[in-house]
Parts: sequence; structure tokens; C-alpha cells
Amino acid sequence: MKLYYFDIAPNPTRVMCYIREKGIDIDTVNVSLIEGEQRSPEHLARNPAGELPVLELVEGHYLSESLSIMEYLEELYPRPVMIGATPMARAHTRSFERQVDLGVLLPVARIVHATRSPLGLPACPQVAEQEQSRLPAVLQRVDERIGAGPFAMGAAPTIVDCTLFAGLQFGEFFDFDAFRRYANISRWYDSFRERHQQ
Ligand SMILES: N[C@@H](CCC(=O)N[C@@H](CS)C(=O)NCC(=O)O)C(=O)O
Repeated sequence: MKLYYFDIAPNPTRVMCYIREKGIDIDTVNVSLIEGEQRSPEHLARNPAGELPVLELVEGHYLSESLSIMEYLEELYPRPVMIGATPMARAHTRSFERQVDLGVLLPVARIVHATRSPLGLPACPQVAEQEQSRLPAVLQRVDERIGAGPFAMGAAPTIVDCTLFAGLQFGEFFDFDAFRRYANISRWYDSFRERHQQ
């Protein structure tokens, strides 16, 4: 298997984070979003949407969508468990992951691209304003849910940590760190980042 990715970009980052947590040995190929390589014929053949990440399952057979990639890998490599050990735990983990993806990662990515897009997208203050106005309520709920942690779902890391971390790191990298106002998220973020710097 081979993962096509690009550093810092939030969706590839959450899959890379998951792979590191699992200790899976997968070849990686950098596709530069800055250079526009995602729109090359080679990459469009892997994913017609021109997005990352993409997992090459076997030669010439590709899987896109970060969550589907993590779900697939979880089936291949069930240990350590990162999507819950029981049907109920899996349901709660998936539900929280969706909330964090749609409520944090996506808005943060939109804010960054609407204000200082690393891909050179035109500034769009209305989009930034709209996303920024919605974010505090979500971050407040996430902060309460994380509580004393140590991980988003409690005692062990899950896909929720990977998605939340990738979104917040992308924001911080481009000077959008609104999450620092939330004590539990801020503490959790520093400790999870340290775990991934080792
Ligand atoms: N829903 C997709 C979103 C993938 C996505 O938007 N990837 C971004 C990087 S974070 C991308 O490749 N953007 C390239 C572009 O928009 O040209 C997923 O979860 O993997």
C-alpha cells in the first residue's frame, strides 16, 4: 500500500497521524498542493476529485476520502483499537469524529483559505466571518467533552484525536489559533502534538 499525501494539509495529516498511532508501515508519496500536482493527469487518475489523501490499495487501485481510508485500515489492522471496541463505542467515536471534522477541521480550513490561502485562493472575508462566528459554540462543546482527557474519547487515542489535531494544527500553522481560548483543548493539543513529535 502507498499513501499519497502532503504535509500540514489537514486531511492527509489526519490519516498520517492515524497511521503513526497504529504503527502501520506504509510507503508515502508527496504530492505538492503548492505546486498544483493534485491536478496533474497522474493524480487525477488516482482521484478524479484532485484531492489528497489517496491510498493505493494494490497497484492501480485507489481509495480516497480520509475517513474511508482510516476505516479500511482499521479493518486490516484492528489493534490498537482506534474506532471503539464495541458497537456503542464505535458509534460514539464515529459521531464525535464527524462533529470534529465538519465542525472544526472544515471551518478552520475554510477560514485559512479565505484569509491567507497557502494554495493562493482569493481572500473571501464573508466566508471567514461566517465560519468564525460558528466556531466558538463547537469548540466549547469539544472542550467540555474532552474534559481532563488525556485523549478526546478518554483513555486511548482514536480517530477523533487525529481529525481534531490535523484541523487545529493547520489553523495554528497559519496563525489561526482560536482554540487556545479553550483550556482543555489547548492542553490536549500540546500533549497530542508532543506525542507526534517523538
Ligand atoms: N473529503 C475529503 C477532502 C479532501 C481534501 O479536501 N483534501 C485537500 C487537502 S486537505 C486537497 O487535496 N485539496 C486540493 C485542492 O483543493 O486543490 C477527505 O476527507 O479526504
